[in-house]
Amino acid sequence: ADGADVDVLVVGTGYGGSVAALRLAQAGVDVHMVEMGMAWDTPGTDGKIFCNTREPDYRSYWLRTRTKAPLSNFLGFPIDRDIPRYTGILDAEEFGGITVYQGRGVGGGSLVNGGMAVVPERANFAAVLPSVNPDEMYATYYPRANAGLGVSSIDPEWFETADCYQYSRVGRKHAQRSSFPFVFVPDVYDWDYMEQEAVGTVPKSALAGEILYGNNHGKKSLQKTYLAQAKATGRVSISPLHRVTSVAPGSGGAYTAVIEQLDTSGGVTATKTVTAGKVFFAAGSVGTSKLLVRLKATGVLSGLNGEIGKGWGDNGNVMCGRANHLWDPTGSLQSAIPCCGIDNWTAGGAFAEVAPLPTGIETWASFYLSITNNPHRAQFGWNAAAGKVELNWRTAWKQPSIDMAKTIFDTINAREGTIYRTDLFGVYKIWGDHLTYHPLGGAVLNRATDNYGRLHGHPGLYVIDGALIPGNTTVNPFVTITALAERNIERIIATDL
Ligand code: FAE
Repeated sequence: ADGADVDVLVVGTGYGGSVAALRLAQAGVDVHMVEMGMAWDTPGTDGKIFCNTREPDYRSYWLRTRTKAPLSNFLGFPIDRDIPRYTGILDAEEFGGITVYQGRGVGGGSLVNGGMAVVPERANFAAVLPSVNPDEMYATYYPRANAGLGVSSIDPEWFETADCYQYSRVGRKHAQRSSFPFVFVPDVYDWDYMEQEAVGTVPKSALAGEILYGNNHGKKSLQKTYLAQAKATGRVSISPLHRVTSVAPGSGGAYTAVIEQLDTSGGVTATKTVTAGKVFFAAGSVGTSKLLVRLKATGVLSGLNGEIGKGWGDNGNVMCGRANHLWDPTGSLQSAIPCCGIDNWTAGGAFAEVAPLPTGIETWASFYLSITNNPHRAQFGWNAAAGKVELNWRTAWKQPSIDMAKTIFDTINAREGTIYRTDLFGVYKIWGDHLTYHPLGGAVLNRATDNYGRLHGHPGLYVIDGALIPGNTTVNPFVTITALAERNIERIIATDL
């Protein structure tokens, strides 16, 4: 409520925010979480909370009047459609050279992501978080994160026969015939539930193509894991449809946050002021960076250092499809939850997830999201004239990612006698090089903050989300974001409270 006074304010309810809230509450601290997206706990008129990837409706996008699907075309036809403007679940946020996809709602990215829960190879960890002790991460914090998130792996026997993973078995066959290491990837989806979906004893979710706009059944989003536990402590409250617009030093070392209440068309219905002893920025790489860059540039948080806004990367994301031969169908039924990847990181700088194309029809396409070792880093900056934060990423900076992905797919195409699909991202366009699902950085650990996320210059302010990670995790990022948050909050609870 307006004028409230709280111990700790957490801005955002994604991975970093959820870890902070749970552990602080368990330590006896009252926590208030502010989330600009919706609660996503109430079914629509169709009885479902989330809409289907194949039928995007008002629930699909954050304040857009037309969908902006990552795959814009299919067989030459544009697939985007008009929708009512609404505080939907997926934000396709456009910066100059890149569209950054993010989850909006209580649970953040866990509402919309594929649930792929991947721990980086230990040999690659020094490149991910150079100032963090890997012994502690691999012995304590990665296992703690995996337990908290409910990570598990597909039953390899079921994988061999499940119709819904024919696309993955085709992906494996092609990878192995070109001698690339093929790996299974753990996930937070409930695999027992998926097996029941396959035999028809429960309502379908992964097998109905639910993913990008939310998943109605089997996925263990943060709402079912960290946030459920946090709420059960009785010490955590959440305000959905509230957006933090300012955090300023107040009296007695406390902070004053300005918070706008939104309606479902994005309009501001109230502006509230809350006083907090400590504030955790957990608005995601983009959300946290945008707030801190503006607050520094406008003199509200003038003590922040020159590293604010720097070190942003796209985790080297690039997408492509391959056209298979007619005798190599990938299946009309495809589980929306990916379960495997091709690991050519060491030799070629690319880790490619074998991704679904859950269109409901046979496409003869293999589809991949590659994570690559792209060296480019962008910076967020304040455009005072326009009154907004901009990002200086350039589309051409994806070229190293394309080259690294080609180390896998040029080889497979040559071996199989196949070609790239050119109909998925436009007309005669092979590479999905206009987007990222994995924004990282902008308030990098041990640069913009100390080695535990304490912001320099303003005691009591912390960053605890993907903004801490310098642009790349070598694999899908959320387990690393969660594990780093577990590490940092443990130290902060021990020393700062
Ligand atoms: P995040 O989860 O983005 O949470 C930030 C929250 O803060 C959001 O709920 C925002 O609405 C909220 N917020 C922002 N600004 C404000 C403000 N001013 N006031 C109040 N609230 C605010 O941050 N990662 C994987 O590891 N495996 C996958 O399979 C995977 N698949 C993905 C698929 C898609 C389509 C997308 C978009 C992402 C995927 N990711 C995946 C990435 C993953 O979801 C992402 O790295 C994490 O969600 C980032 O976690 P954070 O805690 O940093």
